[in-house]
Amino acid sequence: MYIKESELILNHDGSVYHLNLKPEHVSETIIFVGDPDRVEKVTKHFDCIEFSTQKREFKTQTGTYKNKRITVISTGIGPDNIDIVLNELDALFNIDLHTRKLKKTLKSLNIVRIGTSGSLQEDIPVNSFVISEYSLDLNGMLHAYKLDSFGNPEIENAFVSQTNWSKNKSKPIVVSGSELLINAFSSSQTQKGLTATAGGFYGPQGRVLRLPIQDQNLNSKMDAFNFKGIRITNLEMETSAIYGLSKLLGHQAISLNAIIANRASGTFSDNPSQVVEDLIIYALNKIVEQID
Ligand code: R1P
Repeated sequence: MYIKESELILNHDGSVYHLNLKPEHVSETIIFVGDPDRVEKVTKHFDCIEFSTQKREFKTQTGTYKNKRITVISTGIGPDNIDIVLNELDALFNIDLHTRKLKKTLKSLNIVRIGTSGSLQEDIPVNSFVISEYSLDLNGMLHAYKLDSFGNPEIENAFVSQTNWSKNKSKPIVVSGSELLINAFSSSQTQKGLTATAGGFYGPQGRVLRLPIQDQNLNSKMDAFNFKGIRITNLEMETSAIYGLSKLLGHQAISLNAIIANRASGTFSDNPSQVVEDLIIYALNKIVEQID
């Protein structure tokens, strides 16, 4: 199938439209961070950097860490950006950009998100690391795609009934991360959890400033949610989009969360940059040890 110019937009130099990248610029092992300024907080540890570019919030650097070639890319905030980043990265590997046809042999990428997040549970303190075993999509971006036999209906139905989830909101979807990567990255320094992914920072995460929200009890219902021992550990804005699209496209993805706030106790880390720095080092070493 030929993919038209309007559907896969390329820049004059042949790079993909938003990311400004060509296939040779990107490793098959990719770290996602949210903040463009965090890219260099990762690559300052590299042996060398071979390539850098930035367009809008999408800043990319590729280099080696302990001889392992890694690409670091900032996704900005939210699931809408993840739709752009994952589709364009996948196109770089799995679509021939000259013939505009799908390649016969598809590549599976390793994607590691290093993010910050707020914990919803009192016993998951600030400054800890949570690996998202599951993600709970509350934002709806994934519903644009064909989702045959996708998700975990048992957990989704329990969430809808326990929270009395409004029919006017998109149907929640539970997607797991790569079991392979989750096992490889887990240690005594991490705990596993279910990460909820909202499509906004204020109302969609139950924060009230001036606007009343549709369900003012949403946060306490999320804290209390329990399905056979599975609780919602933390809330952020990208993981379910990364897990969902990675699963659909055949990539391996893991989301690592530095817990910088605890919404249950109302506390915030006294040194959030240090927690993120510690998670970056943890992730880089796991990538070198665990990903071929
Ligand atoms: C909100 O402040 C942003 O911070 C969190 C949320 O998911 C959202 O992107 O993650 P990052 O620090 O990775 O951007």
